[in-house]
Amino acid sequence: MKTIFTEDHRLQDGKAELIDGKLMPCFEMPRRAEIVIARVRDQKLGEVVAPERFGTDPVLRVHKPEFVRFLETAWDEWVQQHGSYDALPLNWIAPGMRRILPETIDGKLSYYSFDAGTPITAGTWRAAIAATEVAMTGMKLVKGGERGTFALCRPPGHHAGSDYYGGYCFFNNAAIAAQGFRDGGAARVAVLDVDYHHGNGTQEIFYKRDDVLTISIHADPKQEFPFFLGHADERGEGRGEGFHLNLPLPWGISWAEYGPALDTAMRRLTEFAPDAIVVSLGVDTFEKDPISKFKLKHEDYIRTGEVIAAAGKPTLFVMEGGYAVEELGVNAVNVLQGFEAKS
Ligand code: 6XA
Ligand code: ZN
Repeated sequence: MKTIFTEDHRLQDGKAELIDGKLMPCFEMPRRAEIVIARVRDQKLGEVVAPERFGTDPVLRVHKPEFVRFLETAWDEWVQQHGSYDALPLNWIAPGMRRILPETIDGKLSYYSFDAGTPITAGTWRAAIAATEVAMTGMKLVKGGERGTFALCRPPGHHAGSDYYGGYCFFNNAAIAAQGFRDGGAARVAVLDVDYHHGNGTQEIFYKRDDVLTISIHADPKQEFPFFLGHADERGEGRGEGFHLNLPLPWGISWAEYGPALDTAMRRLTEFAPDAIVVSLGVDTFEKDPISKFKLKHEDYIRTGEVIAAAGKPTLFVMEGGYAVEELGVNAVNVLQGFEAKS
């Protein structure tokens, strides 16, 4: 299996995030991708290739132009106002307030974000664009006949909606790739999100569409971030009704509960008969993940890959979360090796 990777991911290197009431060093750090690429090489998974340039065109297929423009200019505006340190928002809109775009950078950060865990840094724009190019290059390889490809994206993407960022995500790499498959001629695409957190951005982007089936298995939003989307009764809207599936699970579960949820997801996915699958591959479901509360083990990731392979579809894996950094390579590559073993 080929892996798409670029060192440009290092340009996103935030100092701190607000978590558990404290300003702490960012869990979403460059070392994450370094550990994964080292494992890919060590296991001889396959060729590692650099992304092609795509520019912002594929990004603009799923994100609103004013939001894309905001991310392009946010750092410079912030530095002008405050100086050269990471930008974080301070407050958000509440019911009864008015959603009018402020003129100043602090207001714009509040307008376009949904958490204080996602610093905008000097290199955010370039790293985030590079991650979309990694995903698009992977998409192109799968479209060209590869059975499975790994887009080692960083920063991750599945929390980013059409016009907002948060949850360590700026552009929705998986959604951009899914749209890329559609634009390249695929009639139906399925996005399967196995990250611990609900893929709220992906859900929002495709919620009213029946050409992209979105499925997310995640920690129940009654207990877990992002809290305000990801419930089981969200099934899509309009012609998208029935084309979104949420499978929330409670804190503390292990493979005994996760395996059946994955089977349910794959049954719906197979019935949809997609031309291609995009997997939002988060491994923060791991038992030792520092910010998560599922209990999956190393071997469960091999099983996950095997189950996904059984659908028999061209598949693009897009890296999302996972913060047990030293074990991230083993867990992510286990999924890919499980997939290859059954392909
Ligand atoms: C709170 C948790 C952010 C979750 C990021 C993630 N700051 N999403 O892994 O998949
Ligand atoms: Zn996650």
